Amino acid sequence: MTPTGTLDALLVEQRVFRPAPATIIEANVKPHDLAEATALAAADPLAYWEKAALELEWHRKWDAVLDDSDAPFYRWFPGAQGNIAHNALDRHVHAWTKNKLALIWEGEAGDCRKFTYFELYREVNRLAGALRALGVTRGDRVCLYLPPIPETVVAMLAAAKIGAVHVFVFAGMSAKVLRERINDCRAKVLITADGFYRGGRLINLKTVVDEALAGVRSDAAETVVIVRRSGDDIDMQEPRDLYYHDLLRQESPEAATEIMEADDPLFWLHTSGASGKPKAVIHGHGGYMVGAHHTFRTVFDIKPTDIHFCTADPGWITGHTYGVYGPLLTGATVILYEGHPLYPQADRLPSIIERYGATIFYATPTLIRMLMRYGPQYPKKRDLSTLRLLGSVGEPLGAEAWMWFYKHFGESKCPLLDTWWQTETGMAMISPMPISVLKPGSVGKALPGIDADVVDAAGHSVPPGQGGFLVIKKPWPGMLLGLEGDAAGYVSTYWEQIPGLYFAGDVARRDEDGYFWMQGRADEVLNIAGHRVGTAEVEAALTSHRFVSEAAVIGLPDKIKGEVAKAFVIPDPGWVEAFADADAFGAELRSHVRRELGPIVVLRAVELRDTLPRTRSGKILRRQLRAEELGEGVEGITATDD
Ligand code: 6R9
Repeated sequence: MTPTGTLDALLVEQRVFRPAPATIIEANVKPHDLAEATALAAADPLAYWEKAALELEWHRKWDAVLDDSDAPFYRWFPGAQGNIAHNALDRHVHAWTKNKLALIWEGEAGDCRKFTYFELYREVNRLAGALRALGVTRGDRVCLYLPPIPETVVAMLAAAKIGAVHVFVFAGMSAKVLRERINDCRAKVLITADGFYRGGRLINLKTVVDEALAGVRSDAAETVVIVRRSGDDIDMQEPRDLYYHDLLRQESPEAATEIMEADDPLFWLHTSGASGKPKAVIHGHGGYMVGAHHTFRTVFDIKPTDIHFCTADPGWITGHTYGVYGPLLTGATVILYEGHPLYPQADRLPSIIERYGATIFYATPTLIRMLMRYGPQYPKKRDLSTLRLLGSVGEPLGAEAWMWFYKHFGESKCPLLDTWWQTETGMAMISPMPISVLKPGSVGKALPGIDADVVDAAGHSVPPGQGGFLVIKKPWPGMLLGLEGDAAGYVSTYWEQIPGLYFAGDVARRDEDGYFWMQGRADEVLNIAGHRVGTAEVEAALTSHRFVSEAAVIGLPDKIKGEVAKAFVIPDPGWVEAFADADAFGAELRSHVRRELGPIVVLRAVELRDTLPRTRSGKILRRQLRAEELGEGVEGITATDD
């Protein structure tokens, strides 16, 4: 892990974009608010977060904002009581938001269902009552193996409401993964669906569930609640399997909300596992709620009239925080789409934006690059003029994709917020705000109250322009409570790599203006002749070539240089006419990278591919590419085919 030398500021991006005067006038956080918030957060971070907590309703106030007596097991808002479902749901029923749309859902076939806050409240209460009747109580785990459908949001909130812990498993995960997770969490109940639609196909979920449950421990998933979505004929095993709709029919639309301690667990969520075995991260009712609410209000600048379209699956942390909790905590309207983003055509997402008048569009680099490959004619076909903000999360976006998204979705007038955060951080940490000056490819500055830095292996800040490890120096409310069943792993993974600082596992550099530039994961960084080069920098250099649409770079052992880079490239179809053959194209890419980054970055080989292996949440599995290359097996990798 020790850097032996660092290649400074490889690609220097010069473009900047300033906010329009109207954006500044209308922003929730105006420049003077930001200056004030930054000053307060720097002088007294706990006072800053206390102010944020006061924006929510609590059953009992905290005795202290933070208890750090057992660091790094920080406890936010000790003594406070409440429930995130009270703030996300119950309180709207007594406010003007009662009859406002909470959720707009679109199925892949074009079917649409809408729920006001009141309707969502009634549905959640019914499921909460049903879960209680099934014997689920405070602290019990409820496993969710659900596609993006309204009942998924209902299930998360119903679990929260009764104090149960939701443990989401993506509907794309295999029976084996589902079984392991059900066993690990000893889920009392599993909530799933018969099937769902993706890419024009009916995915039969229940068969996967049956396979998973065949080998599950006897005290787990004794009851399975099945949402009828596809209407398909499924094998119902009595008395274990129950239909969601049958269960809910008998239940009252009112249910009491359990009063939770601030650090009682709300959910466990496994990390994406892009680099390493997935870990079960725990988030609680108090601090997480404050983080999700505060960042959604300030970063996403949410207004009563906003319609927020978050493309992330609810089963990913982005779906949890900015697809469900953040929007509902702020009384916003959120769009959830069931299907494949390109189905039946590449204008599907633009058509959703147009149809419902979405004002915020939060996507991932994978998706943006995929749309880019299909070309600007697709967003052009649709009226995207309702959009006022764009967002990206999950991987380095890179300047080229940034520019494309900014231009073709935002008509060069919507601020593009590239938000850096993690399952573990629970909330956005480094991100521009709508009033920020934007630099394509940068994730902007640390948000107020977040003390982020780039350091060397000894924990010393490195000078601007130099690469190093991204760390967070002070606790923040959305932070994980720990790793389930692995207190030692929590300490060693996050707090001991660089003693006393939160180690994010990413490499980054900061420029003279304090803007962060993410370079990839620390354990994937290349070490070429003693120089550390982030995978993201080489990938950005490759994607800046007009005939490259996506790229993944890995390091391979080399006797002389220590490591050399190999690139896997998804080419733009035009390359065939422009080059004699793949060798000629590869040679051009190798010299392109040399031109962009200097002679140190040697690309040994370039392999053209149609797809790259990815996690379900869209992250490139460089680890898998490397293992394939070296002929090794990889543990815990779950790639998907879309
Ligand atoms: C929210 C989420 C976390 C890892 C993180 C980093 C990468 C996330 C990013 C980004 C560059 C961004 N990452 N956002 N890299 N720019 N805007 O993605 O959580 O699935 O836990 O992944 O994703 O490497 O460490 P998670």
